[in-house]
Amino acid sequence: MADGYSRASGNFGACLAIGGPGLSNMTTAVSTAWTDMSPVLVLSGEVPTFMEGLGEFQDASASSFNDTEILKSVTAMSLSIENPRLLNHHFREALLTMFGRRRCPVHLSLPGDVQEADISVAHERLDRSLTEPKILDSRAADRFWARVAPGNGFDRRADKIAILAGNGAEECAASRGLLEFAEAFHIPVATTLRAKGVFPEDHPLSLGVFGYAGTRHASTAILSDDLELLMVLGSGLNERDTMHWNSKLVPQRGLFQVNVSPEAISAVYKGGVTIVGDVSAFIERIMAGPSDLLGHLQAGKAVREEWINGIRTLPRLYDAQNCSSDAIPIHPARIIAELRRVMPRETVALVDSGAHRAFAGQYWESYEPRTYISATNLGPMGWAIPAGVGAKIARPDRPCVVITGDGCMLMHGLEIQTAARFNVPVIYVVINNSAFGNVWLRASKMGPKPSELTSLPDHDWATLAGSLGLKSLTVREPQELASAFQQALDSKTTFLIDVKSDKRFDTPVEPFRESVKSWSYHE
Ligand SMILES: Cc1ncc(C[n+]2csc(CCOP(=O)(O)OP(=O)(O)O)c2C)c(N)n1
Ligand SMILES: [Mg+2]
Repeated sequence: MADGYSRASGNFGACLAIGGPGLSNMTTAVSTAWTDMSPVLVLSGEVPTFMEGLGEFQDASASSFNDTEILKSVTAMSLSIENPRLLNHHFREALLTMFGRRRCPVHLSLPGDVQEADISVAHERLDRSLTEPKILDSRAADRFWARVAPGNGFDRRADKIAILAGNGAEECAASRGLLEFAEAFHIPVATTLRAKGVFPEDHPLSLGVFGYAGTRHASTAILSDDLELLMVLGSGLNERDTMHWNSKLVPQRGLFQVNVSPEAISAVYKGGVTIVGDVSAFIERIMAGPSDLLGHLQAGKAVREEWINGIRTLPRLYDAQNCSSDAIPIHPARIIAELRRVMPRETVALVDSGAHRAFAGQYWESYEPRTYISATNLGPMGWAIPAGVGAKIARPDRPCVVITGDGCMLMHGLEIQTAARFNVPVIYVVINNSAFGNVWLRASKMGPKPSELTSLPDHDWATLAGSLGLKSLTVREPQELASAFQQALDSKTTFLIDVKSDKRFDTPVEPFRESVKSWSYHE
């Protein structure tokens, strides 16, 4: 929930647990915040310092199994504060660490006597420049123009330029700058799945998502032999965001990577140009460049326009015909398409882990940053169910929908009770295919036993939700989808829709699969 809050708000999320079992239960959630660079403040309790190691119930202090140590590998700071006079100092340090160059979760353990101690501290606001320093390498603009302008070993200017925007563009609040830059020079923009929405997906310059579950427009443009320069803005270029490190991602003039964290700049792709810097500061610097250099970008507009128009004549989505499938049980593509039509433009969508992630990635469109929220690096099943509660609390002004699977429901489905108990109007859409669908698609090819082990009973999620205080519906036919979604939206209360689907529908990730097959460690 805290992570969902953090991602939807752009601020940090906070959560509390008892030390010991409460904290150890949090490890997967905190790992997810860590791998997706989400600032979360984790606070846990502990037995009083003078009782440590004596055998007190639930002692998890350093004298026992040391829960603080458990969180060390998934936080940038995990500390037990043994003296109340250090509380203020360590809280300040925790806040600054969370908003360091690499945003991350932090953990403070507070022993009972430290919690109860009297302290006197003058409240002092943190200066924003400490957490949003807008760092940029002073050589950034020169290095960029050296790749674009003629000279520097290039006999002509680069025209076919594209942008791949990642999480860093969202973190650095670069969305508006990105739009202005793209429009000013007619540069097409793809995003990673994690950053979906950082550039409006219905904009004429949008290529959509590149990589796993990405669009045909993005893969055609970015893997094109003609591409001269790819500006990677704030992406660490992980496996899924690169089509399994596809070698064609490197254009003629190499990759141009901008990232505020030098250690996040991909080491897989050698050569190219790397710039340490905040994405929005980088764009501002380029836009403020001298007119002769900006003239080179201006001059390439017509070439790019023709190039992009050509790409846009291709169908944008893979297997788009499935969005109007009348199949019963219902095709997941149809579910997502109908949901997108009913939900308002500004909806915040949270997407879980499974085959449904691929369907949502392909067929859902997002138009603003922080409106498509998914744990794309660690991908723990069931994560989106509580994350939706935090996201809705962060954005009460917006509809909030969680797209999840029946396997995910079996892992963290009971979190819907929290949403209902506090009347947080999240809409849960369970794409119920009676299987660990993603795994079943592969396992079923291995024989009957793997197929059976990855299949699930068809549970009645609507009845379970009803018993936990939600409103709910079951949908079995595609024609019923729109009115069910509209009912959920109009109810303004916590709502679950169990949509009966089928595990046999293949996911729209064929280009990714092909790319995985052709990859070699020796490339
Ligand atoms: C905690 C956890 N365990 C296992 C996995 C591996 N895994 C990824 S998707 C998936 C199945 C998801 O099933 P479901 O929620 O029903 O979604 P579907 O694929 O059917 O859409 C599994 C087992 C995981 N990502 N997280
Ligand atoms: Mg399933």
